[in-house]
Amino acid sequence: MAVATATKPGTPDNKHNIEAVRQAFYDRIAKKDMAPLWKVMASVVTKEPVTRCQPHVWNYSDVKSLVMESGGLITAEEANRRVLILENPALHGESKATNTLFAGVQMILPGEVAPAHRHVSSAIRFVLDGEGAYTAVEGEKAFMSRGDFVITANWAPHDHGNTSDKPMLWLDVLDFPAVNFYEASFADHADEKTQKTTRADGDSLNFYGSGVLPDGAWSKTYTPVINYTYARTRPIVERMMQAGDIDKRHGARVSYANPATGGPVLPTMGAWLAMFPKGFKGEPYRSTDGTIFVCVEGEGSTTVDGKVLKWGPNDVFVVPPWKRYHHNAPVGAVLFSISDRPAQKALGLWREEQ
Ligand code: 1HN
Repeated sequence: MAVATATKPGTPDNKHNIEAVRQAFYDRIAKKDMAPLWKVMASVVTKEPVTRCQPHVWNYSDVKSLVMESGGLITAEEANRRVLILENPALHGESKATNTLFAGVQMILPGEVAPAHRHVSSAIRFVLDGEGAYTAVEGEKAFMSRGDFVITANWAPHDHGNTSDKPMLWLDVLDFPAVNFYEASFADHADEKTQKTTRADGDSLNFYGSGVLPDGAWSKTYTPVINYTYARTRPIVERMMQAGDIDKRHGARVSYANPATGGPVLPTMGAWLAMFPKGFKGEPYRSTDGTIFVCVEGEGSTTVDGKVLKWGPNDVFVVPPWKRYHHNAPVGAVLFSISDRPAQKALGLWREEQ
């Protein structure tokens, strides 16, 4: 009997060297490309979301002067896309604002062109500065103004140009970190630098924003609208605010919708516009989608996990997944935001704290 029990884990003889025996086993199985789940289980299936992403603000005064400076270093065409990446401080070198989203600020100077290309990664643009530059997407040239929200869907050919006499700057948010997680990225360049336009400027919003659909409807996974203009969206949140339709956490807020389905604008990213009345003190909220915000008007602060992020016009800030936050807007404000919520919802992952 003594011989048999000596090899049983937990018996007195074995207690002092079981760790060494286990380690020797782990070393042997590692040579066969195996590992014990019980050593890592709690860190791979965490009790709550774990993120490396940090709350952070990029102040527009810094961003604008550095982006303008980059205009003297390289042309839009040489750079292909002259964009300064907004790197999350905890994710330097990874081209990420959150674990799933890229954010950057792009500038197109008068007369410049950013050549046509397409990629699997979807992009949204939110216009910060300038007026009258365009992005051409799937045959529609969208001339943009501050606050406009422009969609470039999966595999949609797009090029940019500036026929105005002022620089134009916008925020680019792309889902390529998520696409690359799936290792599903494709991209190519068009033969011609600029694509031919086949529709009038604003056609997609005029058509699909009017409550009509063509026969045969719209069966794509993304919105048919290219440019959701600030001129049309701002008065809507303002009316909501005046009518007292103000969420205690999110203010008077709308989500940008695909008018053909009522669903999100893109399968991977969703966007919102919120107006806060003067003196707004938001209640705390958290959800599993890390969110990129842009202050469009006014000023205020967002407290994330005890850290106060102060923001004013064109400042961009990030709230990581599952970090509790609340907004304060003593003088009132308008915030645009974007997150990967549609992707998480489609996969059944999304949660919020109620
Ligand atoms: C891109 O294609 C654009 O088309 C902007 O304007 C930013 C960031 C990473 C990869 C591709 C654009 C981008 C990008």
